[in-house]
Amino acid sequence: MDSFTHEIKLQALREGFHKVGIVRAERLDDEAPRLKEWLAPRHHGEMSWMARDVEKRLNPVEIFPQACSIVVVALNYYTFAQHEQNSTTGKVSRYAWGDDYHDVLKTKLESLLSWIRERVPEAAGKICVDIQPVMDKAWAVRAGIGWLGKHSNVITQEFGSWVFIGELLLNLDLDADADRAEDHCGTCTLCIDACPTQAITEPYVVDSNRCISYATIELRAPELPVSIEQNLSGWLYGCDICQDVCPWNRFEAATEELRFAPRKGNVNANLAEVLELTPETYAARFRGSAMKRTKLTGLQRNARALLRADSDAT
Ligand code: B12
Ligand code: SF4
Ligand code: SF4
Repeated sequence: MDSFTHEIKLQALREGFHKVGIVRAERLDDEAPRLKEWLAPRHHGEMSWMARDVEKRLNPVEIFPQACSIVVVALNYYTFAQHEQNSTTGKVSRYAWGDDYHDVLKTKLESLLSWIRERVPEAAGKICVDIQPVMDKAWAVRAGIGWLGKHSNVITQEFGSWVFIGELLLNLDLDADADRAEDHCGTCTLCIDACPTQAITEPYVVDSNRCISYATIELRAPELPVSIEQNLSGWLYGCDICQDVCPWNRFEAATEELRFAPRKGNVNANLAEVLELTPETYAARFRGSAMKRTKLTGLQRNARALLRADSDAT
């Protein structure tokens, strides 16, 4: 490995990233058929933006024409807090407990890019964190960060799947990591069996239309589909079931990133309080939080559904 490639990796770790790998900015030819097979039966549901920029999503040069190498990073977000199961609160998925990860990863990647540009002034880069049409998981697998679990999240050997993924597209010709991460799922099917809505239709494939995470975060409908409402399993925002049951998530290490510390009331949110929120109190409570994605109407819709599901059960 050339010494500057090595220095970039060390700096990424100094910025606080937990894993880093480097890949060539090539078109994702091997993954292209899979993406198209996923879109064809509308597994993306109403996330029309997933179907919009397919060629961009597959080819980093379409996003950043000078792209030559991609620095792929993973940031552990696990903290030791645990969910409670009770009828007055709704569970929030782990990824949304603290500050919005888009902001946290972006700040760190900006700092990494500045560090690179101080040493190589002609360096130019593009930061991608989730919202750009980039296949984060495919790049993480190619960069050797982790393998795609059968629940379709990337699993690292050290931190399980509790990691966020981001990329820095660079115009520099860096040494790429040679090896993709090996699949360690073996014969296990725990995530597939545990999903209450059978959203993992086959290993490695999630149908968003059946997924509690999609319905409670992304779906913009006045009410949740009945099949979701009846199987919410206490989730108000997102769902961690397929990750909670995964044996690779038994060895979790808590993150040192203080911005991921759970905000008050964000692990289990009080449903009565959610229903009392006004646009003003909602904006104040969730400023800078990833929980804002569903908007106030979506959050209150989910809270009503949970309360109905609970009264049906009693
Ligand atoms: C759309 C989306 C969703 C959708 C669809 C989920 C999905 N499975 O793709 C919904 C809303 C459901 C969702 C939910 C969640 N999401 Co999301 N989501 C995304 C987003 C924006 C795009 C993902 C994508 O491209 N999907 C399209 C499909 C085609 O991609 P894929 O699953 O990787 O497809 C591969 C497999 O199907 C595979 N494949 C198919 N068949 C076979 C067969 C074999 C044998 C093999 C080996 C492979 C294989 O090939 C495909 C191409 O590689 C990314 C951010 C980004 N820009 O990438 C975040 C992202 C995937 N989400 C993330 C998170 C945290 C979540 C949740 C955990 C949040 C929560 N707790 O509620 C859940 C997890 C639900 C789940 N089990 O997947 C993280 C995952 C981090 C990680 N460790 O992997 C990401 C990467 C955001 C980030 N930057 O960190 N998400
Ligand atoms: S996030 Fe929940 S609903 Fe979605 S696939 Fe995983 S277990 Fe199933
Ligand atoms: S629960 Fe089992 S099959 Fe699912 S991702 Fe984890 S190891 Fe793989």
